Amino acid sequence: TWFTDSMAAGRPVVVEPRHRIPEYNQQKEVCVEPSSPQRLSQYACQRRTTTINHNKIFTDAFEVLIEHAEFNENEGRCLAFMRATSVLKSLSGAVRCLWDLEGLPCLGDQTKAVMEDILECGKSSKVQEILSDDKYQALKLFTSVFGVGRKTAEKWYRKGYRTFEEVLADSSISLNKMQKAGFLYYNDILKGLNRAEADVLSQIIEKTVHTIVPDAIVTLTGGFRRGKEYGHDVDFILTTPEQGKQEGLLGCVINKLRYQGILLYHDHQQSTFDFKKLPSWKFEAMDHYEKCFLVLKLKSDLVEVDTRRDDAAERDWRAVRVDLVAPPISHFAFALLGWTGSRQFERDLRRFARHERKMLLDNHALYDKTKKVCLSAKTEEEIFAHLGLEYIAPWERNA
Ligand code: DCT
Ligand code: MG
Repeated sequence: TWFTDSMAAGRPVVVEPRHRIPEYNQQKEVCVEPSSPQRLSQYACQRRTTTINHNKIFTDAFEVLIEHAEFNENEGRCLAFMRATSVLKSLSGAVRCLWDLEGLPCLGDQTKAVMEDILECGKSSKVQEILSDDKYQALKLFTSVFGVGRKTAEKWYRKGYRTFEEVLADSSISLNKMQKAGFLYYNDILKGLNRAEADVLSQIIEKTVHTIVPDAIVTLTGGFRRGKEYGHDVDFILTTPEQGKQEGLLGCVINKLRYQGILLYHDHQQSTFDFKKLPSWKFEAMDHYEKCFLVLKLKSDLVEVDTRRDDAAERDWRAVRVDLVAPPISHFAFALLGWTGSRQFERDLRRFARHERKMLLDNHALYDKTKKVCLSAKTEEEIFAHLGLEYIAPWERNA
């Protein structure tokens, strides 16, 4: 193989975290430089990752491998490729040869083999194979519908279906409310939204919330808070300066949106929040705050919205996905940190807390297992400080 033990044991080549290169924006073409004595951490929460990805050719390939491993419930393989992807996203330059990877964490033989393939042939044969796989294509298509998860997609695949037409023609399949909305607004939702559209939605949500509770705090979170230009949805955290006053707020917001004629779909989940419960370090578990998943009409007179449709029907709006979550103000910082993402950043924050600090972190709290106390925090900075981590700004969390 290309990677010998002597290479692995040799001088650790260190890739400079991109925040240390002031002009990294202008340096898209530079090869990674082994010039900093600081080793890159295996934890995404100790790396600074902006939205600029110099290694898209590799990370795009890995995303396919991650999805394929997810479909096959291969958790270990999935995690390995997610960690490798995240490390590559944090680099200040493009990887030009396998030597550039020396000393980097989370890059095992499998990931390196894929990268070698790409460096040599411009693409990975393994990825090409997956992309043309019948099952992968069907699951990818079915899970692209809002409300359709891996299990449902697998069920439809096993019934022999490969297209939406085939699924929708089967009268024995009963779609739930979310899936019905998913099919109804499929093309709109698939398109996602850009920054300008997210800003217009922010104004709509803010205005609506403030007619109910004038001093409510509306915070844009998720990918747009991390500075992304596009997102599959827009995420907001709503809370009130007065503890407990956020209760019932989401119900009122939903009613107001309906009254405005822009509510297309809503799934309102009541709070199952229990102060006495310890934080769970498992990231995949949803948090217990009151929340709602919405599909809203974004009107084209408010922003330049692409309302074109395949059937060419005239419309002056487009359907967009919006998530609202309403934690009590006492837990706002934890909710904000959790909902800002990225998912890999959150996973590694929790892993770091557990393995390096003997603490449990989730979207509600931080628990110190040694001292047996929950550590309170009003800001994200305080949570990083509790964890003994350098503060990483939201736009550096695109891990
Ligand atoms: N999140 C969470 N618990 C989960 C799932 C997600 O706390 N079980 C957090 C992590 C990211 C954040 O919520 C927003 O989720 P998404 O909207 O799915 O991610 P995004 O980063 O905003 O990506 P996109 O731009 O595609 O919306
Ligand atoms: Mg989002």
